[in-house]
Amino acid sequence: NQWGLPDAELEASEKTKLQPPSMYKVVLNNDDYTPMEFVIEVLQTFFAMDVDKATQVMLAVHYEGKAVCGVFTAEVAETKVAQVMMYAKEHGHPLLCTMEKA
Ligand code: TYC
Repeated sequence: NQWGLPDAELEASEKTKLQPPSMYKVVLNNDDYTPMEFVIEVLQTFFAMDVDKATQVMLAVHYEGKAVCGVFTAEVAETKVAQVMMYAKEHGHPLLCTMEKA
């Protein structure tokens, strides 16, 4: 099993909530107004992407409507969404960042 425990101990481990955390995709959504360069900056700043990776993800959003920026625990995903939305608002761009269960 996933815990490396004898099967006899499995029920007890699950009762004590030894469960992996739920994971959430953080998604960037396309719009017609946010500059491409700004989206690249966001991906580098908040998702630790280099400029080539950030450009690839930005273009995936632009041509496909949305793309996943990363997969995180709930608390980290919520923080990323809030940081991106605040940064976009501060700069007057309508960029939309959302999260969904992975
Ligand atoms: N579609 C935007 C443009 O043409 C660029 C863009 C890319 C906007 C990704 C948002 O999440 C986004 N300027």
